[in-house]
Amino acid sequence: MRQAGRYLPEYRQVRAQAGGFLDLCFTPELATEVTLQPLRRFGMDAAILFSDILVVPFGLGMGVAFEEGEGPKLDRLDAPDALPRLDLERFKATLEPVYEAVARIADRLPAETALIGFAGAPWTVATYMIEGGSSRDFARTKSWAYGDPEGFGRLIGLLIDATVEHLSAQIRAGAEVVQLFDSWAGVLAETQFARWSIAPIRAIAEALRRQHPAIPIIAFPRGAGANYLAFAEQAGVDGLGLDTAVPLDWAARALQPTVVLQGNLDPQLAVIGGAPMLIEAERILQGWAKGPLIFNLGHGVVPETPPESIGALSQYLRDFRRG
Ligand code: 1CP
Repeated sequence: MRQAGRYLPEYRQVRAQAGGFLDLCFTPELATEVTLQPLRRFGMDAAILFSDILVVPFGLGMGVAFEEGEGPKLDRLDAPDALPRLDLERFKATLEPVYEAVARIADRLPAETALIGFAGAPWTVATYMIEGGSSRDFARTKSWAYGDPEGFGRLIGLLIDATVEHLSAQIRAGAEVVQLFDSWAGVLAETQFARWSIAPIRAIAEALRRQHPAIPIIAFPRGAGANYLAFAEQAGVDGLGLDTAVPLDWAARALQPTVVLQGNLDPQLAVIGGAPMLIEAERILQGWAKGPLIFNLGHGVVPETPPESIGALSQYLRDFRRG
């Protein structure tokens, strides 16, 4: 999940110096610095590249802007016949600073610290392209997907190709694990979930495995509920990020035999900190102790989080591991 960001004063300082959020993503020294900030403070076992899922539409030539205090704003796609084309040369040239940041981070990390690259999953990235930003009801995207599945499928196909390119380039630059964020998978009905969340992620996982068989792939179909089961069985990924609503025992029984579990701690508990956070952290560790797990939050660290809470949580996890 996101572990860098506005809850850290040193991030806010670099962010102010960078100017825009995209300038931060596309300046390799600065992206490297903000990636390493949480590790310096808390010594996590893995770093996640500092970038954004919306650099892919940007690489496809769409306008993308991040206004302070507002969500992202994108040029809106109006119809399947107005799709951008994947011009590979231009795509790679635009995103080159991201891969340079990956290489710099890989150079700076100790051997025992993993580097995670990432991308948005096609469904989630498509919602931003069609809605022009965040959405409450995803009405435009759903009306495309239900009303013209072939046309919508062309957009998803384009995003599958671009995402495979983007993740492969991160792996070539030094990423050792990749994660796909399907942050809005939870709004899809069962059949649509199979078609627009599971199938595209499976296609990406298969393509990546052909090129990089040793690289583990984690996916985060946030809010998928009982659909997590079909996802674990069919998406062909190694690890599954679970949001905070997934019951622990069910995940241990139904999902953990197939995939490595990650996530689940409510990020709001890190805002509160103290005993309520540590009690729940322990419940996750005990609940999943019989199988493979990556301790994580159920979504990104929120800006209101006191850094000391993340420090106390990290310390607690290290002591638990030793004990
Ligand atoms: O002002 C700021 O600094 C902007 C806040 C911010 C940050 C810190 C944005 C804008 N993006 C990021 C970085 C980011 N985004 C990372 C880097 C890793 C790290 O911080 O350690 C990652 C992995 C993401 C992924 C991302 N971006 C997702 C998927 C994960 C998730 O949180 O669900 C999504 C949906 C986005 C889009 C996006 N970018 C930024 C915002 C505020 C949003 C969400 C908008 C919305 O809610 O619709």
